[in-house]
Amino acid sequence: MLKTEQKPITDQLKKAWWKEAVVYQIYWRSFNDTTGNGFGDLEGVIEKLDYLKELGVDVLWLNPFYDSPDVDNGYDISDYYAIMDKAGDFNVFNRLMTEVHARGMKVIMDLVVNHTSDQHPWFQESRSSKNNPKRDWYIWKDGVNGGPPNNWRSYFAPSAWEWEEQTNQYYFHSFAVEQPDLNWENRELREEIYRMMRFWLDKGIDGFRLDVINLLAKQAGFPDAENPYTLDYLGNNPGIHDFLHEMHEEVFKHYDIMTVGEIPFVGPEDGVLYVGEDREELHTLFHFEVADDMPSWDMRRFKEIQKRWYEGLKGCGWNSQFLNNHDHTRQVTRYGNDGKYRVESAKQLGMMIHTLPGIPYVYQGEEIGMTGVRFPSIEDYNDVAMKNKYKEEVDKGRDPEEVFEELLPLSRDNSRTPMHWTAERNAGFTSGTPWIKTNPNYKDINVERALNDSNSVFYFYKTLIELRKNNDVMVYGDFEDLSGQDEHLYIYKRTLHSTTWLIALNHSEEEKECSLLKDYETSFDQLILSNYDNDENKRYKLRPYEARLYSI
Ligand code: TEU
Repeated sequence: MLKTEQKPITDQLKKAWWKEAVVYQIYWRSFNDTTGNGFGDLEGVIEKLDYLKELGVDVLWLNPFYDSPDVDNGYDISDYYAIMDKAGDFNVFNRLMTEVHARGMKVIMDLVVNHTSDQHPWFQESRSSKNNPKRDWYIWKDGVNGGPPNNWRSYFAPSAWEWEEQTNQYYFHSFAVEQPDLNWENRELREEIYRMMRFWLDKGIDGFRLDVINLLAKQAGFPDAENPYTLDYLGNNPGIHDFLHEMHEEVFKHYDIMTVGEIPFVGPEDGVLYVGEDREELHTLFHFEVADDMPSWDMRRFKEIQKRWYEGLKGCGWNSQFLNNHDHTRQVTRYGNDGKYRVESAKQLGMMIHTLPGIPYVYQGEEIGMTGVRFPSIEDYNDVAMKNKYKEEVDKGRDPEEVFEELLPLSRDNSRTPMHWTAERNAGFTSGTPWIKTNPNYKDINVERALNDSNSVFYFYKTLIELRKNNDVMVYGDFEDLSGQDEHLYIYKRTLHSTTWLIALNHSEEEKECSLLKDYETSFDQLILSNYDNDENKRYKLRPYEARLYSI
């Protein structure tokens, strides 16, 4: 690992546009419907580009819109070279690219190459017979003692193996049964994937978000897991770095793009192997020490995670910062306070994500403080992960109501409800019937309202993004946590050359004394941004969910 201690970070790391970017994630099917069929579409994204430009984000990450039977909302691809009817066609896609670029923004596409849909023609061929030339493009194994090859679970099913009558073998799937894993050991398959990646890059896209990219290499011999529930045996296996380096050589290095890998089950020691600047694999990563492993807010743990990742990547790799996405419950509900302090806590979490080291991501609706949801019945939900788990538990004989309650807080549908544009029917998302119910609070929380309120979460985000554009310290500055073990306060510095910024956050519903504000002789004159009005009496106190950014 490259490690140089004393030098400021800018001397060690080259500047790059993607390091300076703010990424906005568009879950297009829930963003804006222009046809009235209840699904958002690419045309709907074009319609809202001026809104996104106003917010100031630079890079748009679009969730998958390749052809797909939609068992897992596009993460089960049946044709990598086609666009799903629901999303649009190549004409709209080309226009989208032109319109995005005309506004000085960029697009990264979500790409799933760990698995395909079981409806993909490759899999249809592969499953047809043992000696089909594509048999080896997927992972087939004989059973053991009348059961599956090993005890592994999959993300969305009790077993990672599915029996196929026709050829008397099991195939392997890390996710749903309908998402068979590709066999990356097969050279021909890898070349076909690289060709497909070039196809999209040659259309002018600006990079990829690579779905569960550290799962490509499988454990040799598929041994039983000690605890099948951990799932960590699915990722980071020997050979993974050869695949990613090859991908970089064959594809990435020939384009000026951004690559962000979805990398579960890693800490910084392994993380740096994916994003180390000397390693020629990926630019940056999503790790899941927060989103997967910290179910509710835990300040000490969060601080410890941030510190460890900062130290682990300092001078050698680039992190990403996010608290929610299409898989993880909206941050103001999960990690903030979506009641009395919704606005304050939405702003506070925003300030934190935009001032910690790494690329900040905004998930659609986060910029207006959208919340999680609670629908009355399992029938109102669509998430394959939730529904499969519900069935598994109820089939064991458990009380359905209890299982439902248990699954509600982290259901992926919490983040997938339609975007709130207006207070009109269906939140202005569709003139038809939305594919998933709208969150009933759209009359209070919507874009129209936010744009008419200079104190809204929207304008706070806009300011954060603007500050990042104009101040390198937010991107390249060194990071130092000053708040130690405090359970509620998070106080840290970012320093670049002679500029030092101090960020002071109170993550609690109580006012807290903050002596560090005295030690650093902060004054309201140096205050760049805050989510409360100034009050001389509160100079050294932080009010509930208060967030302040000083230049000192
Ligand atoms: O997610 C991987 C996944 O299973 C996440 O739900 C998990 O919480 C974490 O991110 C990794 O441990 C990706 C996609 O984002 C998700 O929508 C897909 O369903 C999944 O891959 C399968 O393609």
